[in-house]
Amino acid sequence: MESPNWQTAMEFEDITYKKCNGVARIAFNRPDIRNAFRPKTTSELYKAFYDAQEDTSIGVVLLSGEGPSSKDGKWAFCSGGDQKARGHKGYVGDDGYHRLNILEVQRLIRFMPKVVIAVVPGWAVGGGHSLHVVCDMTLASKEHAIFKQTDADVTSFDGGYGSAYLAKMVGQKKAREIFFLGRNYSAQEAYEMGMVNAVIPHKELEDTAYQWAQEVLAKSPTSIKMLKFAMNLTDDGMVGQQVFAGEATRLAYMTDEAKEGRNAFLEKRKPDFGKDKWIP
Ligand code: S0N
Repeated sequence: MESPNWQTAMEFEDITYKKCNGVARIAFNRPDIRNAFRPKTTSELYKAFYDAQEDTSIGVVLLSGEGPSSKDGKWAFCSGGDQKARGHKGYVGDDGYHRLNILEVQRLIRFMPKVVIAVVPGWAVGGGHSLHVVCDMTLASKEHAIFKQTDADVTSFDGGYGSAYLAKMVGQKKAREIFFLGRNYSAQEAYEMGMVNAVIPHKELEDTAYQWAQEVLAKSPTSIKMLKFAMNLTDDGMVGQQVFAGEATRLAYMTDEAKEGRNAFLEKRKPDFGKDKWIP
């Protein structure tokens, strides 16, 4: 199996951001606190995801967690919002403002025209669990991944994709169990309930994720993008329709009809779309 030669794309404090052969890798880098996120982390995540979205050489983004923790050697994908940075109105940033800007990161993952794979090396908990839910696919470490929802323990809950979309994925009864009981689930259990695509031996997790990314990259970019947006559409309401329709408009721009419509306007004449163009 080919191992990637990652190159740092941008330097950050709370995350790492690398690229290699069409793949971007973004990873939480606060392993001693199980990769919990504070507002600084989420704005760094947003910048990295936005860069990956805008980079036309990138087709797949891997989201993971650095590790293991130097304190006890345990691995984490992400343990959600940093409870030490949590004030009474949200998570407090360096500027003193309270935010829940992880939701902006969720929307970017959801709406970006690239495939985002959650690569879960350890704990995926609370808002970290929600992030894996919103990613397009999830690969999990056989030995170390543990999935858990603590939102109802700490009164910091995700009533959006993290719960409602999870219920579409694993079924209503199971989703309610996950949130109402807050139990630990192994990678195998998460796979069996349909929220993990594959359980991978820990040592092979990163290379396997890169391999999956390379498989996606061999496909037609337009097809992948339209399929992602089509699958999102029914759950995303008018916004889902807007995102899908925007891409349909972009495809329409590429036709002779679109050129004629634009040229006729600029040349101050009636457009001539031609005969026999009403294809069944
Ligand atoms: C992850 C857990 C289960 C790991 O347990 P373990 O292995 O026994 O380790 P610990 O000894 O507990 O932890 C090691 C050190 O890490 C610190 N730490 C762990 N998690 C956090 C955290 N989330 N915030 C701050 N610190 C954390 C520990 O304190 C410990 O430090 P030391 O060594 O100094 O004592 C276990 O740690 C655990 O249960 N963690 C808490 C998980 C949690 O409750 N997270 C918050 C849940 N809620 C959210 O994330 C919602 C966030 C949100 O932004 C949101 C809000 C509205 C809508 C959407 C969202 C969204 O989710 O996106």
